[in-house]
Amino acid sequence: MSSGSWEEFFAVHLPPTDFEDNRSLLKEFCERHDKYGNRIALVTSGGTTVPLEHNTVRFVDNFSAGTRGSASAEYFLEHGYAVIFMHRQKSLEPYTRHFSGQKLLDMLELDERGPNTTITVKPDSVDVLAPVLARYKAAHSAGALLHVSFTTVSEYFWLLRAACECLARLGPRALLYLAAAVSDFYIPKDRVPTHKMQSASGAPIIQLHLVPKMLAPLVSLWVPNAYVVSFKLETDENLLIPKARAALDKYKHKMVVANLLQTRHHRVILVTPEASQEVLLTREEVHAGVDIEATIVGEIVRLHTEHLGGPSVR
Ligand code: 9Z3
Repeated sequence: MSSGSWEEFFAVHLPPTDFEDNRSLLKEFCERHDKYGNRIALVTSGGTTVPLEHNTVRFVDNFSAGTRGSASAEYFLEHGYAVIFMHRQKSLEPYTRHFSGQKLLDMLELDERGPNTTITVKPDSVDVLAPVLARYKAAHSAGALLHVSFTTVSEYFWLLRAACECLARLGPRALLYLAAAVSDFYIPKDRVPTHKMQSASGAPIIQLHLVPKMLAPLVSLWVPNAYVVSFKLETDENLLIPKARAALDKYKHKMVVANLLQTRHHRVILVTPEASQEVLLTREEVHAGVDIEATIVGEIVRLHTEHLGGPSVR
């Protein structure tokens, strides 16, 4: 099934209910940082859903937890960028990602003796919590981090286009880091049933359609001067570099970060029109909890700085 055009996609799929609120937040954030000549990184993170019903009980989803995006957002902030963190609702977020699950509660001590209940951070956890808390507070007090969230693939595209429209004013100081795992397939609105599918009607046959390639209008129309980095995920090593190169040839953006599902947290290849560079963590680094995103973001910031022809922001 061939994909329709991106214009048709936006004509058929209505904006999400909180769209205008998010658009105002994006506009204010971009205007404020543009005024100070700051750089902004738009980091997309997490997977998109494809609802099977309008009143959605069931949906198609993917594996992404937002590990890459949430870690990367922190490193862009460390390099002095303002960050729009556009993420799947309930996926990992910068700073809180370090304490997901029971980790935070395990760091606390409860004392219910006497009239006042007190909660304290265990002494050996202070060393872990304090630096993360300090970086979180610094990012927020500088107004350098904006969160906006999506769930469905259509919400993702509406937000992505709105963010691009606001970022366009920054020209080459805008950097797009498109790490979200966006569905290639969807069900057009007019083919989605309103109510929960009933098993009594028999096993449903669901036909997915191709999502239009939004990278095309994004690079050529929405943010023509931005530094655009996309991601390519494969499960077959043989396809990885050829497909990353094909994307660069087709869309003419700056970089594709190529990764395999199985090894994505310790190996990526940074593919540019001129070169490709492998980033590999050693077993020891993985055990020590080193983030591969520190190196990925560091290298992208270096190239972005070179592209801008100026000194690094930090
Ligand atoms: C990626 O390749 C990201 O690195 C991951 C990160 C999603 C693998 P996690 O969230 O995983 O840390 O668990 N993102 C882009 C994947 C993608 O959907 N790319 C498309 C493609 O490969 C469109 S550019 O065709």
